[in-house]
Amino acid sequence: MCNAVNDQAPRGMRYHIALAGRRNAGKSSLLNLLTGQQVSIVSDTAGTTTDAVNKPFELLPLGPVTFIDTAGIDDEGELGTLRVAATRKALNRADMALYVVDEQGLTDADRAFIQDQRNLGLPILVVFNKGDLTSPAADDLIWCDEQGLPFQQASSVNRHGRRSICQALYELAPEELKAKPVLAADCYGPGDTIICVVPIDMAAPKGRLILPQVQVLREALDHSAIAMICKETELARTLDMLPEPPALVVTDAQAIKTVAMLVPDDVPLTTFSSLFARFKGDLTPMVEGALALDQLKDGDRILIAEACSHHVQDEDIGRVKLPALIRQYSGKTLTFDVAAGHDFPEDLESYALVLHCGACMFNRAEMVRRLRECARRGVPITNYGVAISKLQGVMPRVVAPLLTQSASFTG
Ligand SMILES: Nc1nc2c(ncn2[C@@H]2O[C@H](COP(=O)(O)OP(=O)(O)OP(=O)(O)O)[C@@H](O)[C@H]2O)c(=O)[nH]1
Ligand code: SF4
Ligand SMILES: [Mg+2]
Repeated sequence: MCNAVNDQAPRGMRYHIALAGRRNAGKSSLLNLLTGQQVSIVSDTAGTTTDAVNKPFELLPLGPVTFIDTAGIDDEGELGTLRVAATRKALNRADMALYVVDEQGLTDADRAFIQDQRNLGLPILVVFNKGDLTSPAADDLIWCDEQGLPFQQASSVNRHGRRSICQALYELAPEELKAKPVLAADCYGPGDTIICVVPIDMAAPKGRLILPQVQVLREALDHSAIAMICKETELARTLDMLPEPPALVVTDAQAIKTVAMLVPDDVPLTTFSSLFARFKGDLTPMVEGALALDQLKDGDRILIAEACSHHVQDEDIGRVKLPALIRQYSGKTLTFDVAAGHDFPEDLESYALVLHCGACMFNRAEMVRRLRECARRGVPITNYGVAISKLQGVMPRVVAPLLTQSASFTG
């Protein structure tokens, strides 16, 4: 994982629900209706919401969500165009969207926008707002039916529609996100022992563990397994202490070479990064993406994608250590660019490989979208940990315990 792995509450557990639509459709009013709070400013001036507004909220029956109120998709002028681009980016971060329509009904632009977003895999609930002024046109309802698009009616003025929208959102939530993802729990059973190897080097935060390590330990407790934790220097002793081999050894990817030599070949071994690649998205494309490290040519560009703008340390894994390792491994002249935060560069196709961080600040939908976007644009993507395993020659061993588990989800 990234040295700076962020330690805030796991954001990945929240659904991100965007409110989109034309200016003045009533997006902000609907957000206020759904939350029962004055979160967003409402006015009859078109273009009131300029920057995306995030509002965390407990929305039953879904649970914790973050609403993202956005600028209208029909905003105009130089600034307006930038706002529309920002809205599209906000939608990239969403698990689903409420597309809000006013008394004008669904215009051609609305329909094109909705279709576009659905092609990108975004589940959409159409909300015919301003129900106190008009009922939805039969034409619009037929179109929604034809498209298989769920819809609801609402009026922010009459405070009508909240309950049915909440229920419809619950039904709309993608199954893969409703399912409870497992980190490593499908690799061991109750009463089994697992060992977590955590090197304490200069980059380790003082006095604490990082979130991915804590989550793996906590999950072991939840599944009544016995979790042992040690540095790589104590691993041999820890293994010797056990009357029978552990069900799994999980190590920080940076210690994988040493750890792989100490752990017997018949003991499943993986890295925190591989567990999180699967937990946050999908491991298979990350493994396939790592194979691109064998195809690099002189002049190739590699994109280091960091999901947040963290404090960069001297020995930063993404910016310093990995580029050095890759140059050494490939023997090629390569350029490394860094993209931090939610944005992928426009010229993604010009990269031979995307090297993604552990994405601890991303939710699962964001990572799944990034994987989908890279696949669509034909750019291989892998993450730091999987790349390190590949560079150290242990990738097949490290991913084997996770790829052989057909059910990576429970519940
Ligand atoms: N009659 C009626 N008016 C509404 C309703 N919802 C919103 N409005 C009015 O529509 C206007 C625009 O509402 P907003 O919530 O600011 O719309 P928006 O989509 O957020 O607009 P922008 O931020 O400008 O893109 C305001 O004057 C609201 O009072 C509704 O259900 N019924
Ligand atoms: S989101 Fe990525 S860059 Fe930010 S702390 Fe987590 S692993 Fe590091
Ligand atoms: Mg608004």
